[in-house]
Amino acid sequence: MIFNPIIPSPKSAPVAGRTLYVGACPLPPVKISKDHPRYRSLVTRERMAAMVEEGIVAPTGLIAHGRGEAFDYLLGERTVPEAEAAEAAAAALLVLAERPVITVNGNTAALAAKEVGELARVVGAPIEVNLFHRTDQRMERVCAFVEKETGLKVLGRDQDATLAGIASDRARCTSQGLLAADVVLIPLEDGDRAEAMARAGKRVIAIDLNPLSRTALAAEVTVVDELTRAVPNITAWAKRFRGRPEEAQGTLASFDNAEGLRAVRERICRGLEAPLRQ
Ligand code: PTJ
Repeated sequence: MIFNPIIPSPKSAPVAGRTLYVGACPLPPVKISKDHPRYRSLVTRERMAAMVEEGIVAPTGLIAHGRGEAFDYLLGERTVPEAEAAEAAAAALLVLAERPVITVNGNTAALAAKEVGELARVVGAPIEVNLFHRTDQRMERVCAFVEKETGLKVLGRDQDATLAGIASDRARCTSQGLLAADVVLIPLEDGDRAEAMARAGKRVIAIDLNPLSRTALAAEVTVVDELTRAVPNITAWAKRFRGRPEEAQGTLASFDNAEGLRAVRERICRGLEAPLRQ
């Protein structure tokens, strides 16, 4: 018996011991025309949904993606100047770091594994897979997927350490990677872990389209930009700063995260009011 919890029908009511949940909506693939004004967004949604089927993205990762889309919409779906400044500062921190680490979860893997691999190579940072919804099977799947996409060996399968201050499974990390890192890049991270990393003395770089999130507020550098734009931009800045430590230090010294976040929030408010003024 197949039970659909979203659209229950008398025929598919759960029966004790015999009911199997097979997913809410097994729809056929849609065709999206290239001239559709929201082509990119629609294709990305389809990809994310397919990645849920593959076990790479958690089902709730789709909700997180939708939240990100909403903020991106409000920012005009472009890299705003405050994000560009944060991307430069992020690259500077990574280039100046002694032990940088880049963490990857299911959403990041699905959206930008190759781009993260390129950044990891440029700044010499290991990638560590860290999952919010963790099972051994999903960890293996995401690690294998990122390794295939990047050609790099990743950390995460053998989590032998914990981050202080988190009670759940989400405290798990590796002693070689995250625990020993001085600088961590955490794309699309949850607030508890971001705060725990900051408390542990890590210099935290977040990529998060929500300028109000606890992650955005906990980070030393917060990149309020869509992941697939942010990562290549950080890589481009990192290539520039390699071999130019003074320039990287200058960029970092003149960066003000609180001011950047304030300016982004103001930009969102202005954007919301603009159509009303016309
Ligand atoms: O794969 P798992 O199990 O590790 O789970 C990953 C998710 C993302 C589900 C998990 O970490 C989570 O629940 O995250 P949060 O707390 O919802 O935070 C995700 C943040 O990323 C939100 O503030 C979103 O606005 C933001 N976000 C979502 N998509 C993007 C994004 N920021 C930048 N680019 C995006 N594409």
